[in-house]
Amino acid sequence: LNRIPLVAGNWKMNFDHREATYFVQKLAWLLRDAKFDHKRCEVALFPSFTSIRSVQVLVEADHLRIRYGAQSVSVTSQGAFTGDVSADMLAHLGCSYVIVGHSERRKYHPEDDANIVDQVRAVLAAGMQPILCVGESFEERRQGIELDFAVGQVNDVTRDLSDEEASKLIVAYEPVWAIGTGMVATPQSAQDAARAIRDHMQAQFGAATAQSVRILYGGSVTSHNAVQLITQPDVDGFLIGGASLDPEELALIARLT
Ligand code: G2H
Repeated sequence: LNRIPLVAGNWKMNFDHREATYFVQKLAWLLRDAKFDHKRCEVALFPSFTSIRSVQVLVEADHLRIRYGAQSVSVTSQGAFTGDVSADMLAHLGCSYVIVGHSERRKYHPEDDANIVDQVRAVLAAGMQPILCVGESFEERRQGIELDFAVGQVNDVTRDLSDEEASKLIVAYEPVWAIGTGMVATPQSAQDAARAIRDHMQAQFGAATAQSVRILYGGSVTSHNAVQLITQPDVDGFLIGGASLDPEELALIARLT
């Protein structure tokens, strides 16, 4: 397998730029101290827009191998869109990734399927990689349709993508009932969802693309459950919320991944 695991810390609306700077210094120190091998596993941080520049300055000054990205992006490239941030603006800050379609964005903002496809396109056009978030709510799981639901959300995006675009996609399977609740999916159900998503990619784009696309698990990941999840063959890393706010915990998860 040539999929390098990705440990992504989604800070959500936490940390101003001073706190972000302190965090990155501490995380870099912890990883260096542990002789962390960045070739074996990627670590990426997702600060608020207002903290990205501070992270960039530190990463460049200290030649850190920590990557970073944004939590969302505008679908338009420039103009009269008050409050929006374009993909090019993020790319010029050195962002590698952008989270797209997180359930909190789908819930609190008008981010429907069409908007999410356009965000994915905007991220790809700017030379970054989208991390597309999908996952069922408790109701769909109760009905036993969780795999169809998650794959359907992936398909809503991938049906409009070319092979080349699809090969740059990262998918995060985040069951909504597991987000910030402490209720983590079982390793088997994380694997089942990741496998179903990979099977869908294979059916649409072929084996080479399906085998190269990274599929993350997200939802109440901690250092206590990371090992069992990452040993699943189709789980290629994590999108981590709460636990990513503690540099020691994030460094530990990265070492365990
Ligand atoms: C899911 C996850 C990060 P948490 O939103 O994307 O958050 O780890 O707090 O459940």
